[in-house]
Amino acid sequence: MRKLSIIGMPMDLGQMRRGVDMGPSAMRYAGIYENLSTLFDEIDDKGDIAIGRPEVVVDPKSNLRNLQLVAEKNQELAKAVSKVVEEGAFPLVLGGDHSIAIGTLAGIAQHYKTLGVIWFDAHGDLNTAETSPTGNIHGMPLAVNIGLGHELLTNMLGYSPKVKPEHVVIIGARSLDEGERKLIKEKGIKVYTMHEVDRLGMTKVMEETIAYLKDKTDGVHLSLDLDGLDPTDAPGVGTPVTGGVSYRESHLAMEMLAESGIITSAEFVEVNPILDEKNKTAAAAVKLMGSLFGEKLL
Ligand code: 6HN
Ligand code: MN
Ligand code: MN
Ligand code: MN
Repeated sequence: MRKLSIIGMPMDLGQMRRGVDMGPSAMRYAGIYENLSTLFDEIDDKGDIAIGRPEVVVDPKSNLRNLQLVAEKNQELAKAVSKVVEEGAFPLVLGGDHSIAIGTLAGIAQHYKTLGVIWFDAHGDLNTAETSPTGNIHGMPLAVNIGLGHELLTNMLGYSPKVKPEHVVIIGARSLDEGERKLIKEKGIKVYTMHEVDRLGMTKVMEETIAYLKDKTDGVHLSLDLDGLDPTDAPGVGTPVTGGVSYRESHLAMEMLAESGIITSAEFVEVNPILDEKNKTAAAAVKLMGSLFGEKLL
């Protein structure tokens, strides 16, 4: 029995542009159920984690915007995600800004010995309070998940790190901050920037990624930030960067992941319907889910 469990995480406290909290609604509206119902025996939508509408607060000591609430709400998400894994269903989390990957991975990683992560993103999300140019936690979740950052975040559910740097692959990067570049080199994180995507082609990038992760991991989480796509295909994101992965390349990537069978959990983040053009970005996300879960063109 193949069961999908969906959790919405309408989090917008990890960055400064409101609207990304409507991402889960926008993706549901774009037809998640209709698009995925034939690919699963059962779909269980668990609804959204309640976030509330607090004022934005910067912690004066640590330069982390909304630290307490981001930590608290991600802990709720972590517990909900963990339960889904225990139920034997495939966890699909709908963001929300990318800070939600802190909760998602906290919930998932404890169920694996060596979890791999594919981080599909224009950014590295490898900042810490010290290196962040913005103080926005959505620029930090990958650092947190490899054990770097504020303890309230890194130690979520009482363990750290969630993943090892050598089990991470970043795809689509084209906007990396100084501190992030340093960390990538220091930790030996595998990165396919847009340069490699152009040069090798998405086929090769995915073949290599799958080969790299397949034997040394017992599960792989896909964290897909819609800003990894080119803004012409996914305009509804808070931090767009030109020169991204095309709509077709992104589908090819998902189709190859489906064929490989390595993906055991996923999240789709940073969809902001207020910045979008007629829900185009949410629709792209839903179509990508279809490809990821094995939808065939013929
Ligand atoms: N995202 N590197 C920038 C920062 O503020 O740390 C941008 C982060 C964007 C994060 O898109 O998930
Ligand atoms: Mn991101
Ligand atoms: Mn991004
Ligand atoms: Mn497709």
